[in-house]
Amino acid sequence: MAVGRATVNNMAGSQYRNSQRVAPYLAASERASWDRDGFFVVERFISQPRLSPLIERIQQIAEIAEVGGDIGDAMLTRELILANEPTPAGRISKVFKLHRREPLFNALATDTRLLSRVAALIGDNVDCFLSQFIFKHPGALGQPWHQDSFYFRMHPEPQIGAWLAVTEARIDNGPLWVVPGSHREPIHESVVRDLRAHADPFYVEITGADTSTEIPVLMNPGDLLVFHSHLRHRSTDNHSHDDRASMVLHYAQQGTTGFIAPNHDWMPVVRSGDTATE
Ligand SMILES: O=C(O)CCC(=O)C(=O)O
Repeated sequence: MAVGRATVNNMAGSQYRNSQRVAPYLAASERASWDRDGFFVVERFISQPRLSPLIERIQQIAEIAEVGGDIGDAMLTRELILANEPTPAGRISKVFKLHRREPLFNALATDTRLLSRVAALIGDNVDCFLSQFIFKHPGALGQPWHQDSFYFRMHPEPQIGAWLAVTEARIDNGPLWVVPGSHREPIHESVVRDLRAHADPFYVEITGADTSTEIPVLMNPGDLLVFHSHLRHRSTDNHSHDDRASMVLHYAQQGTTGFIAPNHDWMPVVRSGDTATE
Protein backbone atom coordinates (compact mmCIF):
# COMPACT_ATOMS: atom_id res chain seq x y z
CA MET A 1 0.00 0.00 0.00
CA ALA A 2 2.91 2.37 0.62
CA VAL A 3 4.33 4.09 -2.42
CA GLY A 4 7.15 6.00 -0.75
CA ARG A 5 9.67 5.34 1.95
CA ALA A 6 9.56 7.31 5.15
CA THR A 7 11.86 10.13 6.10
CA VAL A 8 13.96 8.73 8.91
CA ASN A 9 15.77 10.94 11.41
CA ASN A 10 18.34 10.12 14.00
CA MET A 11 17.57 11.51 17.42
CA ALA A 12 19.28 10.61 20.68
CA GLY A 13 20.45 7.31 19.24
CA SER A 14 17.03 6.22 18.08
CA GLN A 15 15.33 6.41 14.72
CA TYR A 16 11.92 7.85 14.20
CA ARG A 17 9.80 8.53 11.19
CA ASN A 18 8.09 11.66 9.99
CA SER A 19 6.09 11.96 6.83
CA GLN A 20 5.81 9.59 3.92
CA ARG A 21 3.75 9.22 0.80
CA VAL A 22 1.12 6.49 0.95
CA ALA A 23 -1.44 5.08 -1.41
CA PRO A 24 -4.90 5.74 0.08
CA TYR A 25 -6.59 2.41 0.65
CA LEU A 26 -9.76 1.14 2.37
CA ALA A 27 -11.20 -2.33 1.97
CA ALA A 28 -14.75 -2.28 0.61
CA SER A 29 -16.11 -3.65 3.90
CA GLU A 30 -14.27 -0.94 5.83
CA ARG A 31 -15.68 1.79 3.60
CA ALA A 32 -19.20 0.36 3.97
CA SER A 33 -18.88 0.19 7.74
CA TRP A 34 -17.42 3.71 7.88
CA ASP A 35 -20.25 5.19 5.83
CA ARG A 36 -22.97 3.34 7.72
CA ASP A 37 -21.62 3.29 11.28
CA GLY A 38 -18.79 5.80 11.56
CA PHE A 39 -16.16 3.22 12.47
CA PHE A 40 -14.58 -0.09 11.47
CA VAL A 41 -12.34 -2.66 13.17
CA VAL A 42 -9.18 -4.13 11.66
CA GLU A 43 -8.65 -7.46 13.39
CA ARG A 44 -5.11 -8.60 14.29
CA PHE A 45 -3.62 -5.30 13.13
CA ILE A 46 -0.60 -5.66 15.44
CA SER A 47 0.88 -9.02 16.37
CA GLN A 48 1.09 -10.10 20.02
CA PRO A 49 4.90 -9.81 20.35
CA ARG A 50 4.70 -6.06 19.62
CA LEU A 51 2.19 -5.37 22.39
CA SER A 52 4.00 -6.23 25.66
CA PRO A 53 6.91 -3.87 24.86
CA LEU A 54 4.39 -1.01 24.66
CA ILE A 55 3.21 -1.74 28.20
CA GLU A 56 6.77 -2.19 29.44
CA ARG A 57 7.83 1.18 28.03
CA ILE A 58 4.84 2.90 29.68
CA GLN A 59 5.75 1.27 32.99
CA GLN A 60 9.31 2.55 32.57
CA ILE A 61 8.11 6.07 31.77
CA ALA A 62 5.93 6.04 34.89
CA GLU A 63 8.90 4.93 37.01
CA ILE A 64 11.23 7.56 35.53
CA ALA A 65 8.63 10.28 36.05
CA GLU A 66 8.15 9.19 39.65
CA VAL A 67 11.76 10.08 40.49
CA GLY A 68 11.74 13.27 38.43
CA GLY A 69 13.77 11.78 35.57
CA ASP A 70 13.73 12.74 31.91
CA ILE A 71 10.69 11.43 30.07
CA GLY A 72 11.16 13.62 27.00
CA ASP A 73 7.90 14.95 25.62
CA ALA A 74 5.67 12.51 27.47
CA MET A 75 2.89 13.87 29.70
CA LEU A 76 1.25 11.75 32.39
CA THR A 77 -2.16 12.00 34.00
CA ARG A 78 -3.09 10.23 37.21
CA GLU A 79 -6.06 7.96 37.87
CA LEU A 80 -7.40 9.79 40.91
CA ILE A 81 -9.30 6.82 42.27
CA LEU A 82 -6.08 4.76 42.30
CA ALA A 83 -3.90 7.33 44.09
CA ASN A 84 -2.88 4.78 46.74
CA GLU A 85 -1.69 2.07 44.38
CA PRO A 86 1.85 0.94 45.28
CA THR A 87 3.54 1.19 41.85
CA PRO A 88 4.02 4.33 39.73
CA ALA A 89 2.43 2.68 36.69
CA GLY A 90 -0.49 1.55 38.84
CA ARG A 91 -1.39 5.15 39.59
CA ILE A 92 -1.38 6.53 36.07
CA SER A 93 -4.32 6.88 33.77
CA LYS A 94 -2.88 8.20 30.50
CA VAL A 95 0.45 9.00 28.91
CA PHE A 96 0.31 11.59 26.10
CA LYS A 97 2.74 12.83 23.43
CA LEU A 98 4.37 9.56 22.51
CA HIS A 99 4.14 9.62 18.73
CA ARG A 100 7.12 11.80 17.88
CA ARG A 101 10.08 10.61 19.92
CA GLU A 102 9.15 7.28 21.50
CA PRO A 103 10.30 4.77 18.85
CA LEU A 104 7.73 2.04 19.51
CA PHE A 105 4.86 4.51 19.44
CA ASN A 106 6.29 6.47 16.52
CA ALA A 107 6.35 3.21 14.56
CA LEU A 108 2.67 2.70 15.29
CA ALA A 109 1.70 6.29 14.42
CA THR A 110 3.49 6.04 11.08
CA ASP A 111 2.46 2.49 10.16
CA THR A 112 1.65 2.64 6.45
CA ARG A 113 -1.26 0.22 6.83
CA LEU A 114 -2.91 2.68 9.20
CA LEU A 115 -1.91 5.81 7.29
CA SER A 116 -3.21 4.50 3.98
CA ARG A 117 -6.62 4.04 5.62
CA VAL A 118 -6.52 7.50 7.21
CA ALA A 119 -5.51 9.01 3.85
CA ALA A 120 -8.46 7.29 2.18
CA LEU A 121 -10.73 8.99 4.71
CA ILE A 122 -9.30 12.53 4.92
CA GLY A 123 -6.87 12.94 2.03
CA ASP A 124 -3.19 12.41 1.48
CA ASN A 125 -1.76 15.27 3.55
CA VAL A 126 -2.19 14.21 7.16
CA ASP A 127 -0.79 15.13 10.57
CA CYS A 128 -0.85 13.02 13.73
CA PHE A 129 -1.63 15.49 16.51
CA LEU A 130 -2.50 13.40 19.55
CA SER A 131 -1.30 10.16 21.06
CA GLN A 132 -2.35 8.65 24.34
CA PHE A 133 -1.70 5.35 26.03
CA ILE A 134 -4.69 4.64 28.26
CA PHE A 135 -3.87 2.37 31.18
CA LYS A 136 -7.17 1.39 32.69
CA HIS A 137 -6.31 -0.59 35.78
CA PRO A 138 -8.82 -2.59 37.86
CA GLY A 139 -11.11 -0.08 39.56
CA ALA A 140 -10.33 2.74 37.09
CA LEU A 141 -13.19 4.87 35.81
CA GLY A 142 -14.43 4.99 32.24
CA GLN A 143 -15.09 8.09 30.17
CA PRO A 144 -18.73 9.18 29.81
CA TRP A 145 -20.59 9.72 26.51
CA HIS A 146 -18.76 12.16 24.27
CA GLN A 147 -17.69 12.99 20.74
CA ASP A 148 -14.00 13.69 20.26
CA SER A 149 -14.92 16.72 18.13
CA PHE A 150 -16.51 18.31 21.20
CA TYR A 151 -13.05 18.56 22.70
CA PHE A 152 -11.11 19.20 19.48
CA ARG A 153 -13.07 22.11 17.89
CA MET A 154 -11.00 21.91 14.72
CA HIS A 155 -11.56 22.62 11.05
CA PRO A 156 -11.80 20.93 8.65
CA GLU A 157 -13.55 17.89 10.03
CA PRO A 158 -13.60 15.07 10.78
CA GLN A 159 -10.55 14.04 12.70
CA ILE A 160 -9.81 10.32 12.75
CA GLY A 161 -9.27 8.23 15.89
CA ALA A 162 -7.34 4.96 15.88
CA TRP A 163 -7.80 2.92 19.06
CA LEU A 164 -5.48 -0.06 19.36
CA ALA A 165 -6.42 -2.76 21.86
CA VAL A 166 -3.14 -3.46 23.67
CA THR A 167 -4.93 -5.93 25.94
CA GLU A 168 -8.28 -7.58 25.44
CA ALA A 169 -11.22 -5.16 25.67
CA ARG A 170 -13.90 -7.25 27.39
CA ILE A 171 -17.32 -6.42 28.69
CA ASP A 172 -16.05 -6.44 32.31
CA ASN A 173 -12.81 -4.48 31.90
CA GLY A 174 -14.14 -1.23 30.45
CA PRO A 175 -14.41 -1.49 26.65
CA LEU A 176 -15.60 1.29 24.38
CA TRP A 177 -19.32 1.53 23.64
CA VAL A 178 -20.47 3.32 20.52
CA VAL A 179 -23.74 4.47 18.94
CA PRO A 180 -23.44 3.31 15.32
CA GLY A 181 -24.44 6.00 12.83
CA SER A 182 -24.01 8.88 15.31
CA HIS A 183 -21.09 10.21 13.25
CA ARG A 184 -23.72 11.93 11.09
CA GLU A 185 -24.86 14.03 14.05
CA PRO A 186 -23.58 17.53 14.75
CA ILE A 187 -21.51 18.20 17.85
CA HIS A 188 -23.80 17.84 20.87
CA GLU A 189 -23.48 21.00 22.90
CA SER A 190 -25.77 19.82 25.69
CA VAL A 191 -23.32 18.37 28.19
CA VAL A 192 -22.78 18.22 31.95
CA ARG A 193 -19.56 17.94 33.93
CA ASP A 194 -18.65 14.44 35.06
CA LEU A 195 -19.29 14.85 38.77
CA ARG A 196 -18.42 11.32 39.90
CA ALA A 197 -15.96 11.27 42.76
CA HIS A 198 -12.39 10.95 41.37
CA ALA A 199 -13.48 11.54 37.76
CA ASP A 200 -11.09 13.29 35.38
CA PRO A 201 -11.90 17.00 35.86
CA PHE A 202 -11.94 17.58 32.08
CA TYR A 203 -14.62 14.99 31.31
CA VAL A 204 -18.11 16.05 30.29
CA GLU A 205 -21.10 13.88 29.40
CA ILE A 206 -23.59 14.39 26.58
CA THR A 207 -27.15 14.65 27.88
CA GLY A 208 -30.47 14.04 26.16
CA ALA A 209 -29.22 11.94 23.23
CA ASP A 210 -30.65 8.49 22.53
CA THR A 211 -28.17 5.75 23.41
CA SER A 212 -30.58 2.82 23.09
CA THR A 213 -28.72 1.43 20.06
CA GLU A 214 -25.30 1.44 21.75
CA ILE A 215 -23.05 -1.56 21.29
CA PRO A 216 -19.80 -2.58 23.01
CA VAL A 217 -16.71 -2.86 20.81
CA LEU A 218 -15.13 -6.05 22.15
CA MET A 219 -11.62 -6.50 20.88
CA ASN A 220 -8.73 -8.91 21.04
CA PRO A 221 -5.20 -7.69 21.73
CA GLY A 222 -3.82 -6.18 18.52
CA ASP A 223 -7.22 -5.28 17.00
CA LEU A 224 -7.61 -1.69 15.80
CA LEU A 225 -10.75 0.47 15.85
CA VAL A 226 -10.78 3.41 13.41
CA PHE A 227 -13.49 5.96 14.20
CA HIS A 228 -14.98 9.31 13.15
CA SER A 229 -14.59 12.24 15.57
CA HIS A 230 -18.37 12.79 15.71
CA LEU A 231 -19.07 9.18 16.72
CA ARG A 232 -20.71 9.17 20.14
CA HIS A 233 -18.81 6.82 22.41
CA ARG A 234 -18.03 6.14 26.03
CA SER A 235 -16.06 3.61 28.01
CA THR A 236 -17.18 1.81 31.12
CA ASP A 237 -15.31 1.32 34.40
CA ASN A 238 -12.89 -1.56 34.78
CA HIS A 239 -14.74 -4.02 37.03
CA SER A 240 -12.30 -6.85 36.37
CA HIS A 241 -9.04 -7.89 38.01
CA ASP A 242 -7.01 -7.25 34.84
CA ASP A 243 -5.55 -4.15 33.23
CA ARG A 244 -7.24 -2.88 30.09
CA ALA A 245 -4.73 -0.97 28.00
CA SER A 246 -5.12 0.84 24.71
CA MET A 247 -3.07 3.14 22.50
CA VAL A 248 -5.06 5.90 20.85
CA LEU A 249 -3.84 8.07 17.95
CA HIS A 250 -5.62 10.99 16.33
CA TYR A 251 -5.12 12.34 12.83
CA ALA A 252 -6.23 15.48 11.00
CA GLN A 253 -5.69 17.09 7.63
CA GLN A 254 -2.57 19.19 7.21
CA GLY A 255 -3.43 22.84 7.82
CA THR A 256 -6.16 22.09 10.35
CA THR A 257 -6.91 25.04 12.61
CA GLY A 258 -8.59 25.34 15.98
CA PHE A 259 -8.00 24.64 19.62
CA ILE A 260 -4.47 23.49 20.34
CA ALA A 261 -4.15 21.81 23.71
CA PRO A 262 -0.90 21.25 25.65
CA ASN A 263 -1.13 17.52 25.04
CA HIS A 264 -1.21 17.98 21.25
CA ASP A 265 1.89 17.62 19.09
CA TRP A 266 1.34 18.22 15.38
CA MET A 267 3.56 15.94 13.36
CA PRO A 268 3.33 15.46 9.57
CA VAL A 269 2.83 11.79 8.79
CA VAL A 270 1.51 11.75 5.22
CA ARG A 271 2.53 14.19 2.49
CA SER A 272 1.47 13.68 -1.11
CA GLY A 273 4.55 15.50 -2.38
CA ASP A 274 7.12 13.56 -0.38
CA THR A 275 9.82 11.79 -2.26
CA ALA A 276 11.57 8.73 -0.98
CA THR A 277 14.45 9.84 1.22
CA GLU A 278 16.32 8.10 3.94
O1 LIG B 1 -10.32 4.05 26.20
C1 LIG B 1 -11.10 4.62 26.94
O2 LIG B 1 -11.40 4.18 28.05
C2 LIG B 1 -11.75 5.90 26.50
C3 LIG B 1 -11.14 6.43 25.27
C4 LIG B 1 -11.96 7.46 24.60
O3 LIG B 1 -13.13 7.57 24.79
C5 LIG B 1 -11.33 8.34 23.66
O4 LIG B 1 -10.12 8.17 23.40
O5 LIG B 1 -11.99 9.25 23.13
